[in-house]
Amino acid sequence: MLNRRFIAVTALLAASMAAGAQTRTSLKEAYRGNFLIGAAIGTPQITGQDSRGDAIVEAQFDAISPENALKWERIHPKPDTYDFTLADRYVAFGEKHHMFTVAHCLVWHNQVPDWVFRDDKGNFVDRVTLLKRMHDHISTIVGRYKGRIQSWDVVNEALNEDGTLRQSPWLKIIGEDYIAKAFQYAHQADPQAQLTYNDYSLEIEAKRKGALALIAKLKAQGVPVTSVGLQGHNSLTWPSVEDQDATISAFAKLGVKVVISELDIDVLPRAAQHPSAEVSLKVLEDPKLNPYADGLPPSVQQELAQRYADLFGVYLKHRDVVTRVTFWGVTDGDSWLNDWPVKGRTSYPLLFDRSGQPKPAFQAVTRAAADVKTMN
Ligand code: 9MR
Repeated sequence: MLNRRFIAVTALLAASMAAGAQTRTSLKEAYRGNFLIGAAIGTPQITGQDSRGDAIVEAQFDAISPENALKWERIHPKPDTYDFTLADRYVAFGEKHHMFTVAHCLVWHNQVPDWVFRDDKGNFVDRVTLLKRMHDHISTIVGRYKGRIQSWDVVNEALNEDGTLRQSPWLKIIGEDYIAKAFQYAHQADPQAQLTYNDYSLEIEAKRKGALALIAKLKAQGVPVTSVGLQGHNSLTWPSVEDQDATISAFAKLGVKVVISELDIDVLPRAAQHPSAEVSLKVLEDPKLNPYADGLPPSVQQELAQRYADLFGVYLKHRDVVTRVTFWGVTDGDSWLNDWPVKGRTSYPLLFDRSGQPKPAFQAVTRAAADVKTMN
């Protein structure tokens, strides 16, 4: 009994050291008055299995996003079966810690079961049937968490790299207005909730133009879109500070808020042809693509810190329109980039290392906020 208690206390101590004892100002404190600082959390953090991760989230962040827990295949796996087990715990976690709670995502082409689009014979359903399924899904989920989830990623990744609409089953079956309908259904279910269009690589000119045209059209039709999520799956060289700046300015001009919704910075050799976060992309393992399996060289660590400082400089410049910056994961060990687009790499994209310690990039990010305060 004593032994067990000793182990528990030691684990707690280790967790609290990791979470902040050595870091004077937390991220959320550093950015208070500018924008919220969020982290995407997964099953280990939601269920409390990862006490070290939880301690970091509680100490450092004032917003959470669910990395996978609210995706269609998890929450609505069969036509008449909703499974709210993990989603309920996720929302309770946010409430317990008084965090701004985000949901991700209602309408996407990935992680949505095939039955959604098909009839008993396996053929595509018609527009009316799919709209009804979309409506049932959105009104059930958004309705359940009305007033408890503050912001929804309503439509995710509807655009191709060239700015045209992606030929997803949503588009093929319903037509272009599936996007407007999704926002309208979400707004009906919770009129107070913030509603986001979320996508990656919007800093690329062609895709950005497509997104700007889409948002402008939705706004002109009176569709209740409140913000654009720039996912922010970045590298050490992409996007340039200028492109990031121009992208935020361009959306701000349309009268929507901007959220950096899935931030990480990949330091590994790029395995994809273009900057992308397309989850279906797969590249074969190759030791050349995994150069830091034994640790990150200090020079790259510094490069990452500088890059984070530069990007946060841009976000801070736009703090009147940027309402939240959310990291896609808590520690490097949690990141999806360990397995995408190449399986089993050792990646270093976040602010906390694999043992939960803050990296030089962490200091760079808190310092960026302090610098702005000093200038004012
Ligand atoms: O991080 C998520 C990873 O755990 C999942 O396996 C993957 C499957 O689709 O989705 C990842 O999150 C994605 C997010 O939902 C949408 N934008 C790109 C993210 C990284 O792929």
